[in-house]
Amino acid sequence: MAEPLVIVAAQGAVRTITLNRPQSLNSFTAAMHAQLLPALDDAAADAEVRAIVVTGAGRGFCAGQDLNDAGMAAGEGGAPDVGAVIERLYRPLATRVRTMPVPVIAAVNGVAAGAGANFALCCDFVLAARGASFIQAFSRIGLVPDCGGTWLLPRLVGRARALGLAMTGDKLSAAEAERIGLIWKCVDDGALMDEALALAHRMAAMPLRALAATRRALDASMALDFADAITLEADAQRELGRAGDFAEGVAAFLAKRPPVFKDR
Ligand code: T3D
Repeated sequence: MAEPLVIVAAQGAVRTITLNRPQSLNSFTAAMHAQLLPALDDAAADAEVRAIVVTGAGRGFCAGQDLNDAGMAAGEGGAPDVGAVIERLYRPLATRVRTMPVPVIAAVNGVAAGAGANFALCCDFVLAARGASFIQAFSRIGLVPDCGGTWLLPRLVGRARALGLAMTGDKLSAAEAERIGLIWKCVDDGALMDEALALAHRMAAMPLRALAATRRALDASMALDFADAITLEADAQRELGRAGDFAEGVAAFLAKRPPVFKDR
């Protein structure tokens, strides 16, 4: 039987999704997309799942689009239609990650290039092994950053660094990525999965509906003025204030006991 292109494993409330084409640095094929999106959908639909870790098998995290995946971009009359690939595969993937009801942690074990880098940056946390690197490889082959890269990069590191990374396509080390705020944390190579799983289990015990609302509010705030941001905060608090997790959080605080959050 053929090896799965995406390996899914459960550890309590944490689901780990591993990209599994190590011979091509886990670059994305249409077949891999066809397993990855359902794996994410399935985790989103499963009430037992409260945090997700995505990582790569072998020495790479993901080298972006597999440039050998024949016919993938073929449009009408045989001319390439890369835009159609974005609409068909990368928009659903990036949107799925950024709307998950639970925190998503990228454990970047090796090189993350092109859409592979931006798939990681779509996640709520990016932990990277010291030996890992990030490459906005698009300019090297005559494309723009995709999988959300044009939106994510300037927000994460500012216009100057975003343009520099995207125009040069230079390799950025994990340590430098942490230093400039592109990722959450760079950790020792051997500690990556332990740290990622520890963070995932910690997130799994948090009030998830509030975490998802926090992500939505922070992202929306970039396009709002101050007054509208406060309106959005009020709307979110109105909804969260009626939820079980808020009652539990306050009750646990007053009773001096650890909270048990259940909303999702
Ligand atoms: O349809 C569309 O194109 C739309 C979508 C676009 C989104 C994108 O992601 S565009 C960007 C695509 N990605 C790239 O351009 C990166 C290409 N890869 C590299 O530049 C290098 O492989 C790395 C810098 C990532 C790593 O270099 P290195 O020296 O550590 O490894 P390597 O020897 O280059 O790669 C190892 C193997 O993986 C090698 O195969 P081989 O020779 O052992 O049989 C290499 O060909 C393969 N590989 C790596 N990346 C890709 C790939 N094969 C196909 N597609 C790849 N993207």
